[in-house]
Amino acid sequence: MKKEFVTRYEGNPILTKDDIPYKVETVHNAGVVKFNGRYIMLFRSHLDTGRSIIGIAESEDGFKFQARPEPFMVPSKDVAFCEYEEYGVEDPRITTIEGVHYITYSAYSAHGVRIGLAKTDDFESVERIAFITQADYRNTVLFPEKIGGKYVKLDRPNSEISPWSIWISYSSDLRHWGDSKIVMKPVTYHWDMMKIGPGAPPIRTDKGWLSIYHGVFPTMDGCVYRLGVALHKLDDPAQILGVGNRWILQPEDDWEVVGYVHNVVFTCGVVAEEDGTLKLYWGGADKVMCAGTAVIDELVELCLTDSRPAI
Ligand code: BMA
Repeated sequence: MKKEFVTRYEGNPILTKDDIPYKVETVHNAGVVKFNGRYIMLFRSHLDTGRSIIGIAESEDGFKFQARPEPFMVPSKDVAFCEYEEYGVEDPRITTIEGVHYITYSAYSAHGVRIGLAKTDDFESVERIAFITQADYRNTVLFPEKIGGKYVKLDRPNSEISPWSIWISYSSDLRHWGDSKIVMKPVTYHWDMMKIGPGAPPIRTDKGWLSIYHGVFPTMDGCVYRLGVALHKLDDPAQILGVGNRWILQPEDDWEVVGYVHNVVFTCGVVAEEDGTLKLYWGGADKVMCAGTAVIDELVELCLTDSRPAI
C-alpha cells in the first residue's frame, strides 16, 4: 500500500505573513494558476480586524513566491457588490477557461456568506461579474472547460438537516446556474464524516476529472481538516467514478497542527504539470501557505481501486 500520496516541499511553509509588504495576520487558502510560464498565487489574509482580503504573489518555480506590494482584492465599494462583501473576501479559487482567469471567492456580510465570481486577463486588474450563489455557500470551483456546451461548477451548500455535501450545477453564461444535483456525501465514521467541500478546481486526466476536496472529522479536541480525491466522468461530471477511501494529506507539520485554527490543511489550488505530477497548495492551520507534489496517476488509481461510496 502506498505510504504517502503528497510529498511536502522541503521549504514549507512557502509564504507567511512575514513575507507580505503590508500588515496581515495570516497567509492561507490560496488559489494558484500558471500564467505566461509563471505561477500566480491569490492568497487570503486575515487583517487585525479579523476580516479577510486577497493578496497576490508570483513565482518562477511554483515554490518560492514573491508577494506584490498591494492586495489584489479587497471588499468592493461598488454598489452592486459592497453590501455582500462588507465583512471580507476569502478563499479564492482560479480556473482558466478559454484564456480568461475566473476567480470564485467567498463574500462575507451581515447576510451570510455567498460566492462571488470575478475575472482577469492579466492579473493586473480584476473585474467582478456576479454573485453566483445566494447565502449560505462558501466553497465553489469551476471546471476548466465547458462540458456538453455548459459551464459546470461544484459547490457545497451548508445545511442544518442533511450532511454538508458536494453538488454540481450548470450554466450557459456563468451567471445563472441550475439543474443542480448532489454528487457526493460524507461517509459515517470516516475521515470526512462531518462535512466535505470542493477544494481545488478539477483537473483533466485521461480517466476523468480529478477533484481534490476537503473533509472534516469532529474530535473531542475540535475538527480536523484533511484532503481527499474524487474522480468525475469526463463527459458527465455528475457521475463519480470513484472517491478515494483514504485521505491524501492530513495536518502533520507543526504549522499545520498549530496556528490560527489548529489541525487544518485546506486547499484552493492545484497546478497540473506536463510531466504527470501536480503541485498542490494548501493553507496550514489557517495561517501559512504550504506546497507539495503528487503523481496524478497515483491519485486517479486511489479513486478507482480503493474507493468509498460517493453517495
Ligand atoms: C472552513 C473555511 C476555511 C477554513 C476552514 C478551517 O469552514 O472557513 O476558510 O480554512 O474552515 O478553519
